[in-house]
Amino acid sequence: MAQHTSEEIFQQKVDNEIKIEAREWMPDEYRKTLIRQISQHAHSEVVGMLPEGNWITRAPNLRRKLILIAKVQDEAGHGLYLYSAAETLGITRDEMYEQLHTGKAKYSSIFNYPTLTWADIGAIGWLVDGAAIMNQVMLCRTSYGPYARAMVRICKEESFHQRQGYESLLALSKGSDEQRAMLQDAVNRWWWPSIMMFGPSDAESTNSEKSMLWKIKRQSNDDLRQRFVDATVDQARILGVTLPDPDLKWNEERGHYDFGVINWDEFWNVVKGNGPCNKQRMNARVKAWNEGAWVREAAMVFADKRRQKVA
Ligand code: BYC
Repeated sequence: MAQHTSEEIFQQKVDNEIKIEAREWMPDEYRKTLIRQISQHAHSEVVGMLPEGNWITRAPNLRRKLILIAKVQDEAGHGLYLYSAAETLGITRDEMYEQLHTGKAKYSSIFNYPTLTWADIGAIGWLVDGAAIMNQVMLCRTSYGPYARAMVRICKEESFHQRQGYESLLALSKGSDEQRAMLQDAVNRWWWPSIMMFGPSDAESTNSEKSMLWKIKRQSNDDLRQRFVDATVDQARILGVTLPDPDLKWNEERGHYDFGVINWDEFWNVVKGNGPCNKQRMNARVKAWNEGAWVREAAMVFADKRRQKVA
């Protein structure tokens, strides 16, 4: 009988849609790729709370404030599910935070843009959560069990986030001229960064090949980007806004919308730490971490005391 290597057995499981679980053998590179992606995803959720949290005290009414608080709390929860999923791969939460705070780990480029008006909060829900869902639905079927299960819960909440954003923009679209202008201005500023969220083009994506082979990712960056554009154009029409791309046109032959050239210099500049708010975001995270030191210490002392009592 032919002997199979661990690597072959692993790949067969992946090919047969059997989830890989925490204690099973996996190639080192698979483990590293997952730690990278899941921890970056967790960091994105947590840093993503900052631009939105910025508007909690300024939400225009009680209903909007309650929705926004719930949404920001959801993002914290998503971060926690994802940090837990990454921990099953042998990295500690402290190590992940360290990587974020020292700039070794990335987080989504999108959260380095400022939220200047209330319409930006709706635009984040509609476009940013919309793009996130497009990417994350495939992750519910990712090959690593703990990540896939975390993603199922996250996606349910993200759908609510997208809808509340759209509903809030719909209200603005039926409002005064000033409100409609604020809506258009937000869409003008968030459209291209949302398109960039899907990552570099397939030709430039360094991790995609392996991630697709291992079914960590199931659709390419460009395919997901195209699906997002196709789905969003009609929604923009209903809102009465113009998407800021003169090259956006239906292509009958392809059965998709064509769109303009992405400014990749801007994307890489933001990824490398030079976007409009990178420094502000990192300072806020490091400050929160430092100021929370006494809470962590107190929790550890309490846990130790309880452990001693039980013993
Ligand atoms: N921003 O080889 P590629 C959310 C990096 S949060 C920054 O294609 P991969 C939400 C990439 O890391 C949404 N960096 O990479 C929260 C790689 O560099 P490294 C976050 C980016 O991993 C609050 C390099 O570029 N979602 O939902 O195969 C409120 C080459 O790229 C970005 C996730 O994290 C970017 N946009 O594919 C509202 C989903 N794009 O790491 C919403 C999980 C690429 O080799 N992540 N880079 O140094 C993924 O699905 C994949 O990691 C990506 C990139 C599609 C993002």
